Amino acid sequence: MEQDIRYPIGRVQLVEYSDEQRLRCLQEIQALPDLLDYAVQNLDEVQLHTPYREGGWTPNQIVHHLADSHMNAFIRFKLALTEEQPTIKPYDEKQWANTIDVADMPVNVSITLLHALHRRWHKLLTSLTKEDLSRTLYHPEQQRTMTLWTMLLIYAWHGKHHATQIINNYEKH
Ligand code: NI
Repeated sequence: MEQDIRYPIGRVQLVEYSDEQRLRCLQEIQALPDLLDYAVQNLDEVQLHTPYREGGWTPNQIVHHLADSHMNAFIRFKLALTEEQPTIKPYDEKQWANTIDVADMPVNVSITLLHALHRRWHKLLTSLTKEDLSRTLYHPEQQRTMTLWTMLLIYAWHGKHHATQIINNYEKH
């Protein structure tokens, strides 16, 4: 099968709950900031602002997108753990990737943010039981309820997905 450059690790697999998969997701959430450190290591300014594919985001936008996305995700977890099936707030990720705090900001600022954020998120996640992960939130754009288990699978995949877009497409100097 020909590989789609947009999906270097494939699409997210929404598998049933297992302790083993849960541990794998937690490891991936914990490892993401270090993986991003590695991904941008030795990229020069030109590479940081060159899209990884035609029409795609630049490494700079990808890194800031991960901070935007995972800040929202962390808040969604907190809401779902403290309220009964909260309705979450969607946002326009494409527009968020084009605001000034992205265009004119070093990637290291968001990687530092992700180091701190993922430390808190991972701490929270390690405390969750299978029952906690069956709690739900409502996504008004997709018009469906989602469990925190599904959210965990999505975001463990999401970080690796974007980091790999950077890792696979730039020659390091
Ligand atoms: Ni994304």
